[in-house]
Amino acid sequence: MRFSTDSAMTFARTATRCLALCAALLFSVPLLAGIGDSDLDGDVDAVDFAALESCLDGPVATSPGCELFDLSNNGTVDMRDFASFQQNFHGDGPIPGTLNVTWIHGSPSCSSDPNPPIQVHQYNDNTFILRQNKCLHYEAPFIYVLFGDEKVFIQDTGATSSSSAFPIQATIQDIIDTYEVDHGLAPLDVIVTHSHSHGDHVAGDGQFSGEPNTTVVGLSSFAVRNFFGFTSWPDEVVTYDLGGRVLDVMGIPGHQAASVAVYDRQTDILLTGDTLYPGRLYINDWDEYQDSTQRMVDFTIGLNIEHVLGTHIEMSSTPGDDYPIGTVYQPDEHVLQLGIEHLIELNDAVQAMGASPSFEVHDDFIIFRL
Ligand SMILES: [Ca+2]
Ligand SMILES: [Ca+2]
Ligand SMILES: [Zn+2]
Repeated sequence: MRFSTDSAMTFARTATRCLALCAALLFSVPLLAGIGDSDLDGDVDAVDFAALESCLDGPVATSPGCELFDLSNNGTVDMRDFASFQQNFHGDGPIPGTLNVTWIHGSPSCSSDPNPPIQVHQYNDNTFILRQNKCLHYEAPFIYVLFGDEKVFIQDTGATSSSSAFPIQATIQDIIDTYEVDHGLAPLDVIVTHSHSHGDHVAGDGQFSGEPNTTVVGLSSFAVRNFFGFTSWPDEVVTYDLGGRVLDVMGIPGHQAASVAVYDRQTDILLTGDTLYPGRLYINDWDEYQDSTQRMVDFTIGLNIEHVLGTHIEMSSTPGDDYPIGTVYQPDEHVLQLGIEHLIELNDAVQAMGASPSFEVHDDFIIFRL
């Protein structure tokens, strides 16, 4: 093609426009990068979160292309940056969090286990998930810590009472101290609750008793009802406000008399304790359990459920395969998170059994009624 005067003019015009555009981009990028709008569409939403999550690699150096999420400008994309991102998040749906984590899962030789007694995973700015080391106790329960503006809600205290072997209070207090400083908050009320009252979820309670600003909810079903203000247990759903973060709490007896489910409206996470998790679901009171799974399903109708999170992992990543009871090493375990489809699958199975419950293996959980 001949290079005409016309095309030269067009080129010049395009170049001028490009210069203006590029200048605009150059000046706007630092501003946009400051709020985590990765696709430059003017909002900070789930799309930007997905991009951020793939960049979350602190404390190593920021990967190429991830620089715009290094909001703190320290060369790494970490949970501090996530906290700033969360402040700017205005997408539809729940405040996101990451479950991109490898849980500590015991050791083939616990005498030389290199892992800490407690793993702390930060799901998002104000949500933490802790796991006890299997080498301390094979139950290796999960513990949840949810922050509001006034209260921090702790669900469960682990399977070991010794504060030297298993410093659960000190570990959570560190998280709280850091959170209060980072957010400029006065000391928060610390509320220690339980998914249910079995020993492997309450053993650390004593470490919290008598600590400042701390309430440890009692273990009986009566104490739990009283604390949350249930007047019609277990049919009622009550709310519990952490300060700008409302939880829905419902009684789900069956695995144990004081079992509760907790729905966090901010993250759309449903906590189900030992009533549903990727493992062996032990059922003490069959009628109550049937009612409880049905009420949970009814409760979730019309709600978004981001994750269903229980308090153990006992399945391997192979469908229908569980680790032996009491194992201290699960090298290839199932992920912690289940979805609403698992709750529905469980309820369907439980209702189908009618009055004659039985042992039934599903891909992601086992109905363990002998
Ligand atoms: Ca965006
Ligand atoms: Ca950073
Ligand atoms: Zn239990």
